[in-house]
Amino acid sequence: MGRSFRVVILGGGTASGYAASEFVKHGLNPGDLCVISQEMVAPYERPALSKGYLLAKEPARLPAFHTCVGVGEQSHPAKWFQEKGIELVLGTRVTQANVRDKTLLTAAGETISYSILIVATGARVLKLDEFGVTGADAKNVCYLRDIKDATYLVDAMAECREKGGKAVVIGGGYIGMECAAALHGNRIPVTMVFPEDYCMPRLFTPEIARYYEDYYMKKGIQFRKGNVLSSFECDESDKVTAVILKDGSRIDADIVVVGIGIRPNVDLFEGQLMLEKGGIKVNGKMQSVSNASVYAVGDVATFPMPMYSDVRRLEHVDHARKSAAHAVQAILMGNKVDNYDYLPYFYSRVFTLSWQFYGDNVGDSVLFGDQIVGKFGAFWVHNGRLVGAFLEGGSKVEYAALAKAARERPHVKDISMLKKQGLDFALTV
Ligand code: FAD
Ligand code: NAD
Ligand code: ISD
Repeated sequence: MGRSFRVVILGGGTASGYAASEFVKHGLNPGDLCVISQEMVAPYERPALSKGYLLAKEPARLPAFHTCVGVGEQSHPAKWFQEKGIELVLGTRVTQANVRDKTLLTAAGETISYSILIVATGARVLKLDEFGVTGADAKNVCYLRDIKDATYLVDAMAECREKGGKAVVIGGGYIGMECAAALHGNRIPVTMVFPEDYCMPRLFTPEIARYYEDYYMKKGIQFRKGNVLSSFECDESDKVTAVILKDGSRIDADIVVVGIGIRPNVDLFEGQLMLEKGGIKVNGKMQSVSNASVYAVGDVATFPMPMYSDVRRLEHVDHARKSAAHAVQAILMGNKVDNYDYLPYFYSRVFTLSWQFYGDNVGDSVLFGDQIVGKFGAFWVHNGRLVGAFLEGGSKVEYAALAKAARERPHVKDISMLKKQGLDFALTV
């Protein structure tokens, strides 16, 4: 017989760290809670991996960015879990889950039982071999999801920089944009390759994207847009030396960083829990709709969004933190807790730039402000209401106004007036 716990959190990432912290805030009996993670370190703020961790000067290192520093609280290293009576099982992959028996089987062969399970398994990166790209397992092809990847990337960047090498970044999403900035900051020339016409297509409009692309190009970063990789050229030591694109062109590469999206880690629960949109379908308490003993939080949860009369899965840290806290409150207080009513919040920081987005990017977009001075934004208007708001270079007060506007969704009578009013519109909501 293995160990048994009242609550087990499966996964040791950002949501897991915030769930553990929420339990502690409400009072926890020693031995009630277990956190199982395949990572070797206590939960940490994953966003730091593509930002502070990759800096050329004074890079961030653990234990400085364990959860919950992202919301201005203390960093909780493994010792904190021990002090709070939480069993932190690190370096341990769960290979099977049985939600009927309420057991988890670890790769070490231990069966761990729970009364309540919180699934916080996050996601895995999509790999180029899944698209049939040959040579994609070469040593200098780097991905970025966890601290092991980040450490590998830091070493690969150092090797590349020492020999005066060049980088190719595959993917024009969050990882691509943030890693390209980090590579540049490490004095490595960068070419970005992605299939779309402009960067960050999941969120940006062409006008927003143009500002960031121009900024990157002024730094010397090159773009090969509307293009995909077909193969790698490798040397005898299994290292990529060049990237060959579908149009036949060739780009020298001494390091390749790939960010082509993720897939939520739901495999353990396939056939056992109801899945939707790639995630575990939960109700407003973050509780599985098909098994009341299971909760899901963070990247792996598909949850109701009352604001949009929709169910969605989000891959951002603010939701990971808030959904984790919400699940714990629901576990402890049941129906006294309102349903999760989340306002999407995304952000990024690259070079000296910094943007935030709140709400939903559907409908017509309206650009406002001044891209020349670097203070600009966009609103999205859908069915006559402002539903989404983006701002580069804003202040705390301005970002709070954006959030309020995206939450309240005021009516917009005249889109051309909205463009003229710009930020003032949000500031008066
Ligand atoms: P994760 O943090 O990925 O944690 C999942 C955990 O589960 C991991 O520890 C994993 O090893 C473990 N696990 C999975 N399967 C098993 C198993 N079978 N057995 C044991 N353990 C298992 N979002 C933003 O909003 N802003 C940002 O700036 C930002 N930057 C990011 C930078 C990077 C490099 C990455 C990768 C993501 C970034 N994100 C950002 C997204 C954000 O970090 C995620 O949305 C968030 O981490 C999701 O939290 P999670 O706990 O659901 O998953
Ligand atoms: P993403 O979904 O943001 O971007 C994926 C990009 O990959 C697409 O925009 C496209 O340009 C490209 N692409 C897709 N298929 C391709 C193919 N076959 N060949 C070449 N390019 C292809 O995903 P990501 O950038 O990999 O980020 C991974 C995860 O990390 C996401 O969940 C993201 O939200 C998260 N993340 C978030 C932040 C942030 O919020 N600031 C920062 C880093 C990472
Ligand atoms: O971008 C971020 C973010 O949201 C975090 O929580 O970096 C981390 C930490 O702030 C890094 O210390």
